Amino acid sequence: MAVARNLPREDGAFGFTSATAEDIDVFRSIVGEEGLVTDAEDLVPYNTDWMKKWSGSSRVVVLPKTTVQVSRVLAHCHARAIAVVPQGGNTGLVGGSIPTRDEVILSTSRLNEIVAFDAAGGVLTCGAGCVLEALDAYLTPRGHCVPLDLGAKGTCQIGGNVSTNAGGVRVMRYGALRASVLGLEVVLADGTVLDLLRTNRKDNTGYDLKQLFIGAEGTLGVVTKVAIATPPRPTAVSVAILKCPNFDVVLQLFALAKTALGEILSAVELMDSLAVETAMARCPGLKRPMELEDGAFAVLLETSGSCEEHDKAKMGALLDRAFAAEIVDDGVIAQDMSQAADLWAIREHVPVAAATGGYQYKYDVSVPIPRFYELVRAVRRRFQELSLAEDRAAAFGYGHLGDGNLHLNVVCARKDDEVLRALEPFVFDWVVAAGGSISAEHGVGQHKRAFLGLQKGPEALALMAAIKRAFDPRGILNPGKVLPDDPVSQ
Ligand code: FAD
Ligand code: 2HG
Ligand code: ZN
Repeated sequence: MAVARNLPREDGAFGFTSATAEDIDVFRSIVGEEGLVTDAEDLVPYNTDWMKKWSGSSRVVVLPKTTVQVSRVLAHCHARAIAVVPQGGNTGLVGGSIPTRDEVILSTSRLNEIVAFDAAGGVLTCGAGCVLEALDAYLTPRGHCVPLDLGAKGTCQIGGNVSTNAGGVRVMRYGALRASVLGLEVVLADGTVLDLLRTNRKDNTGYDLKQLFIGAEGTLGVVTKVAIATPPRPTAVSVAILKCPNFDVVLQLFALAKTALGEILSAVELMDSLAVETAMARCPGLKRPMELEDGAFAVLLETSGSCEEHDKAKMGALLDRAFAAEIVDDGVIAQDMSQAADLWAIREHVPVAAATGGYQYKYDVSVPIPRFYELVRAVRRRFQELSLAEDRAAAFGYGHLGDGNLHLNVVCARKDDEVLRALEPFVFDWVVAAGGSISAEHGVGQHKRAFLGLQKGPEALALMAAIKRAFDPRGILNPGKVLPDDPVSQ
């Protein structure tokens, strides 16, 4: 077998080795035939992202079942300078889980064991490949819940959630996932197993190394086990969708909801009328809660507490005040959990609708809450100035109002380079000038690496590169993702 030479070439780029038949034999000896995918047709879903925007040409997926197997696979790849893309549920929206070329895909799907649940402390320890919804189902009869909820819960995995520091609809209540991770087990690029799998809530023993892997998008190590703090499952939940005639009153409703609902407020989600109409038109089975004229907004409010009577009274009082103040002119309060699920389904289906038919451009940005919707208007104005008609590029906004996290989606009939040129770098420049972040929760992946310099200064980027070199000196882990200067040549 050839000796690995991942040394800089004359042009300064690094060279990775493509996995050969002999390498695949080594992987087979580690994970068994059942832990390998090499058939061209079976490789397609691993090589393609959820939106079908990015595609790779990996010829092998390795699915280890244990940490030791992950370690042996990585040690081999490190020795041979074979690049590796860690992949969880492959629901990421920035191309982070997709090879840029023919990297080996290391899927965590078979690392799906629940290791322990400490009921007194509420600490769940599990394999990185556990599906988020399955973890929540495990916790439900135990009176707890995962502190994270997102539309992709049926497919995304906790290791992927940790690696993207996922947000979702309950960040207002529990914070981004980072806030709930107590410990991690991680395998480094050279196969070293790093045991950071503590379950204590408090641990001030120097640098908090696990935090570096949270949100690293697979560039620093492969997360194999996770310990998370799980809160008690709320026993009283109420959900309402309210119609606000314009964005100024949306802000008034948000302020009122925070004061009137106080500690029981658990989610505040916003959808503009085009977002709702797109979901209604493209996702059969959704139940329309009310008519929403052009320019109006739907605000989804959720409370989670432990006393139904008390929580319902608070929600009722909020609605009385909002209607009286003419902040809200229509609305629905769910009468039971099935109606609550129907209301949530509308919100969760907006990204699904955007991905149904045609092509989409997505931006996941943090903005100051008073300016939450301005970017959508700025993009529409820009399209008008550039004579891009709405039936060619339709822009709508929705997202996690409670966290200042706007999702701007632009849907087109097909991939459209002129639309892309209108959007980038315009959107990123706008967000940075507004004091926001070009990635609120989805990460950087392939999509935003070229724009990272807008957000982070050269000192910060140099430190990130130094951290990358310290953890992964040969650069084999997820090349071409996150870091603007990461070498990707082969
Ligand atoms: P993948 O997509 O497989 O991977 C994501 C990144 O993490 C990649 O860079 C990959 O290399 C790396 N990675 C995966 N597993 C590991 C591991 N074990 N070790 C090291 N690196 C790893 N995101 C939100 O934050 N909030 C939302 O509300 C939200 N809603 C969504 C709704 C829909 C319909 C969809 C399709 C996506 C949504 N997402 C959302 C995006 C996505 O679900 C999250 O980013 C999720 O956390 C990714 O998990 P995954 O297991 O699918 O990871
Ligand atoms: C959501 O909040 C997700 O629904 C997806 O983060 C957002 O697809 C998007 O733009
Ligand atoms: Zn989101």
